[in-house]
Amino acid sequence: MKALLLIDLQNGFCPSGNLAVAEGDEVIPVANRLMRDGGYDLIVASQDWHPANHGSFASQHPGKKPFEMGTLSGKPQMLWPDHCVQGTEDAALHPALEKERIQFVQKKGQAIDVDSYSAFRDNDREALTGLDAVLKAKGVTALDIGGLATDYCVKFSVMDALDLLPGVKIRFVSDLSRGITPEGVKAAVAEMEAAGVSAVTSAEIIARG
Ligand code: VGL
Ligand code: ZN
Repeated sequence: MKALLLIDLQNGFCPSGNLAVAEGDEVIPVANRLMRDGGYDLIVASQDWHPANHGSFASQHPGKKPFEMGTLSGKPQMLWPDHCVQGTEDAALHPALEKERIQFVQKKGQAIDVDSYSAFRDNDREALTGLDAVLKAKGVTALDIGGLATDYCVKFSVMDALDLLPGVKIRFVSDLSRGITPEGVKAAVAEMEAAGVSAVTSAEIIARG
């Protein structure tokens, strides 16, 4: 049972979005091609879905600017521009994404006092989203993961998948992913590799499975 997990393919992380990732929109046709020709039995996605007063927003921390460090519930927290606010265009999945092929969408980041980069678990590692149970119930044995952004939500999702889905073969789909900073991407790729995750391209998946 082979599954694909698309991370946060939302307007907010594409070039005109509130937390724009350079070339973020270039992964949308890659996602569509993989959904069509990647041979997957199950396709799921995550969606960053914050209340307007989310504690990861710099706007909620007087005197702080986006991309500065702050604290949230006593822990260090990167402060972001307001992004992916529930029900807004910024939070919507990209309009060119073939959403009818996605069987399940896991929303995350709703609790104001904790951020949730991973599609599986809040950053404090206390609350699970429930996506692991969905994948286990379907009998998933292999999971390919990619999307936005490589250095945050993709990496955290990959690392949690290793932890929460023992025995499942996890791969990082490189051309399905873009990151916030080049240094961040380098470090994230190194961390995933060190954890034994192989990187694969969409062309390799389509050619060889
Ligand atoms: C993300 C920062 C804040 C992501 C989400 O999708 O990578 N990054 N919220
Ligand atoms: Zn977010």
